[in-house]
Amino acid sequence: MFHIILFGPPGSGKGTQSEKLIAAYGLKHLSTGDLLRTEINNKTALGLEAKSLMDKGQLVPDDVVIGMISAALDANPGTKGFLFDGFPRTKAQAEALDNLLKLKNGEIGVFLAMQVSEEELVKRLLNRGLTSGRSDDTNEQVIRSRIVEYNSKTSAVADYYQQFGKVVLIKGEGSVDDIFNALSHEINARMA
Ligand code: B4P
Repeated sequence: MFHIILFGPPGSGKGTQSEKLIAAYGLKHLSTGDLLRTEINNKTALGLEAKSLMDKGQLVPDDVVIGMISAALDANPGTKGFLFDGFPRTKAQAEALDNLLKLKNGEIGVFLAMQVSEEELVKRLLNRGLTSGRSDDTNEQVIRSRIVEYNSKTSAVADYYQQFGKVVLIKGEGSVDDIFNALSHEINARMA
């Protein structure tokens, strides 16, 4: 099994590249953002709690997302590997993920960190907000709060994986296909 973390600030292209990567490598896509939006659409108690935080650009509590990921891992035995998109977003989530994978005799194969400038992120998310119907994409202040959350809580996750020599930086600006090719190059080098 080969597990990948696709990492980067909001709007860096994680969701976009995940779609292409799962098609190319037959991995199971686990996006905590998508899982949370499903809870919101189903109007569950968890969804209601998550919505109030996501609408302010804040992270959802660690125990909530770790519980969702744990359930998703259990629900998908025998997969070729997982592509984690938007998770882990804190050091506590990273440690929990490593422990969950260890229980299944697995580990992260590579941590791909996409680099995009803040102005490009804001531009992309405001643009997506015109059609996505996502309330966290329509307000520039909320988008900037998401980037602040990323800088203060999430970027440290890369330092955590750096100690295991798993981090690869990828330029996240340019064409979607060129970025996909750069990601694939790094995956192929490690999967072989
Ligand atoms: P996510 O759903 O993970 O959302 P995201 O970071 O905004 O998006 P994504 O990043 O996948 O979008 P993409 O770059 O592909 O999280 C939403 C919220 O959920 C968080 O703020 C948080 O509140 C909560 N949450 C989720 N996971 C959590 C966790 N683990 N812990 C706590 N809270 C959590 O695309 C952006 C736009 O860029 C698109 O319009 C796309 O078309 C465009 N784009 C992509 N690549 C491009 C390129 N190369 N050039 C130009 N445009 C491009």
